[in-house]
Order: sequence, then C-alpha cells, then structure tokens
Amino acid sequence: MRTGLQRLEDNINFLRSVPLLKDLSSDVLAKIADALEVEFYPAGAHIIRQGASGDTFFIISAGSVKVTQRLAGRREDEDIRTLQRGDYFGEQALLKEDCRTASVIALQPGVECLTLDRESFIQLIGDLSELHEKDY
Ligand code: 6JR
Repeated sequence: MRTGLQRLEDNINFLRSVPLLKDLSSDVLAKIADALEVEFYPAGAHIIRQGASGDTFFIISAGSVKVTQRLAGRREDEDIRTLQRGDYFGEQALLKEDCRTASVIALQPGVECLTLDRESFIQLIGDLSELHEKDY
C-alpha cells in the first residue's frame, strides 16, 4: 500500500527537479510539499481562463498544456506556447493581484498539476527573483 508519507516523499523529489525551485532549502521544499494539492485535468480542460480572477499557482507534474491569449481587438485566441512537466504557470495573477493574462488548456488526458493557494505561494516562493524578472 502507498502511504501518505511516500506520496509526500515523491512530491519532494519531484519539486527538487523543478528548475524554478532549485535554490530552495529542503525545509522550504518540505513545506511546499505539505501545502500543495494534486489536480487532474482531462484533455481540452480550461485550467485557467483569461480574464478570470485567480488564487492558484500551478506546477505541471505530468502531461503538457497550451497557453493561449486573446489580444485586444482580436476575435480569436492565439497559441503562445506549450508548457510541460517541471514548468509552472499562474504566477502573474498572484504577483500582480490582477486577472489571468492568458488561458491555459490541458493538451491530453491525465494532465496533473501540483497547486498552491495564494497564501502558500506568497509565503514560500513569492520572493523568487525568476518570478519577478519574468516579462514573457
Ligand atoms: N504571457 C498564465 C505563459 C505567457 C505569456 C504574455 C502578457 C500579459 P496568470 O499564463 O499567469 O494566468 O503563468 O496571468 O496568472 O507569454 N503564461 N506564457 N502569460 N501574459 C500566466 C502565466 C502563463 C495565465 C503567460 C502571459 C502575457 C502580455 C501582454 C499582459 C500584456
């Protein structure tokens, strides 16, 4: 039987492999692993909708997603990029306390994300310079 402790260890090992988190101490990684939730999405699911308000940060642990954006005055969304295991998204609405800047859509069944709520994000990783320097 897989125990909660084993899952926690798996999550910490995965977090260690995420480039964004590479300089964090084991102590902080353990706190992140303790605070996160695991979410699954079917193919085509909107994980984030552009323009919505948002309180969640996402790290992809399996599968890939498509980021799309509707530019002002346009009638259609445009594909901006795809993200995969080890990548993250959803930081903009948390850092800038603004609406979601883009939509994020699951590209295949069984997309798995580790999520942090706003409070844990701000407390545990909100200070990372990579996030603040990001200007897409
Ligand atoms: N741009 C998430 C990934 C991009 C990207 C460009 C932009 C904004 P969120 O999509 O965080 O939710 O994590 O807003 O909470 O090229 N993402 N690639 N966002 N915004 C977002 C990011 C992720 C959606 C992107 C993103 C812009 C361009 C012009 C304002 C004005």
